[in-house]
Amino acid sequence: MKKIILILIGTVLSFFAMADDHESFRKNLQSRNFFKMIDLNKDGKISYEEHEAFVVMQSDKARERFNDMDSDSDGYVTKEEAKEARKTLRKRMREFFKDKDLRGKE
Ligand SMILES: [Ca+2]
Ligand SMILES: [Ca+2]
Repeated sequence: MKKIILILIGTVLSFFAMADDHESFRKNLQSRNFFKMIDLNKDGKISYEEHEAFVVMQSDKARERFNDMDSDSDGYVTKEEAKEARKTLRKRMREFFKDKDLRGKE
């Protein structure tokens, strides 16, 4: 269960990290259009390479998020580090969603 929570925190943090990096990603996240996020060449289809690039990007971001959570870099996330990560996530979510209405948009 703890593992699932940590993975979930990492995944959510990854989305926010990508949102910080890419304005188009942010717009697509706001519109919940994951297809457009993955369709990098915008030809209306997702190729295997685009899918793979997305998976690799997720993996790289997951590693970055894990490293962010592992504040003493010992290779493990302790309860205290996870607690700090949750605090950071809540803060970032509040900042990200502040003044944004993500409901009902295409
Ligand atoms: Ca494509
Ligand atoms: Ca640690």
